[in-house]
Amino acid sequence: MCSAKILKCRDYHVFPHRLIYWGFTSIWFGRTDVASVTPWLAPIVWEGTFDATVIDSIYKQQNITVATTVFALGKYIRFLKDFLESAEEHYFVGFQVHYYLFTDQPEAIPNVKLGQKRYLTVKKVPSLNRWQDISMGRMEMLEKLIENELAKEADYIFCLDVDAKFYGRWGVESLGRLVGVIHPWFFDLPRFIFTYERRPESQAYIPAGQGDYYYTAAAFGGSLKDVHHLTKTCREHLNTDAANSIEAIWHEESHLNKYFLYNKPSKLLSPEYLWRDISMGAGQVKIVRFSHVTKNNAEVRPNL
Ligand code: UD2
Repeated sequence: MCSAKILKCRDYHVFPHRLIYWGFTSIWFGRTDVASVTPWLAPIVWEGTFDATVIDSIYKQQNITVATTVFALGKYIRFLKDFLESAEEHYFVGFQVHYYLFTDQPEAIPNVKLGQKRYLTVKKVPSLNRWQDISMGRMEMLEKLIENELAKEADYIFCLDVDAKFYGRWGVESLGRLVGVIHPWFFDLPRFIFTYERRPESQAYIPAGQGDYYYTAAAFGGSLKDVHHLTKTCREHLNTDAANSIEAIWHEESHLNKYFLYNKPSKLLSPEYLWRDISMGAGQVKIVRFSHVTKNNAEVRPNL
């Protein structure tokens, strides 16, 4: 008989640096308090499910570039400094990152010192009168960016909200063909509570009883090919909805959830990869890596 307690002690003596937190949370045991694999056998990344040193050394040999898109229009430009500075501290540190910043105010971009092999390209775009249109419009701009510019420039892409900050490592453990992030509000709630679009008239419709997880649109990514297909499909569905005078309940996030239902992500990131500063801690979340800052929506958005 091999008791877990004995294994824990043995592990602790031989590899104390690999023992993460109390109990059985080590890379030898994985996590026992959360699911770390989906029903379709995609990994769900939580602290304690990977060894940063091992996974870094694998990707170091591949000379990868991670394109990272961020939109800062109107008053959201104020979030950019913290976003970039914290990314330089925690996001794919030691790897090539190319930020693509979409903004209506290139002159207001803060001067943030980027590390070696880290680049920033600015795309000037017009602002819009509705925050919902800014948020939804990202899908089309991402689709075109990948199509027109990224083919030879990057291997992976992540698309991130700007009103957020990095607090801990976000590294190559997050890479995959198609990557979704579990929304921090819904990770421990039953499916019937998920705020999917429920009107059959919308292209984002998900019938009751269907759906796997509720994903955030504040962070998603993957290979260029897969994210291109995602953004193109969501853009087409958004256009169809607009032509039919319907707007999904949570805008492009509703369409993203529909997409992920029929195109399962090959990797999921736990809410460690998108928390909310305003939320209380949760026992399962041992580290907050990226988190939405608290903002006054009425003050920063162009409309209510
Ligand atoms: C949720 C989603 C967000 C998006 C939105 C759509 C989460 C955590 N976030 O956030 O990704 O799906 O719902 O309903 O689930 N932006 C500007 N200027 C503006 C308004 C928006 O640049 O005036 C950009 C900016 O990059 C921002 C993003 O659009 O991060 C999303 O807008 P939001 O953060 O205000 O949306 P929110 O908090 O409702």
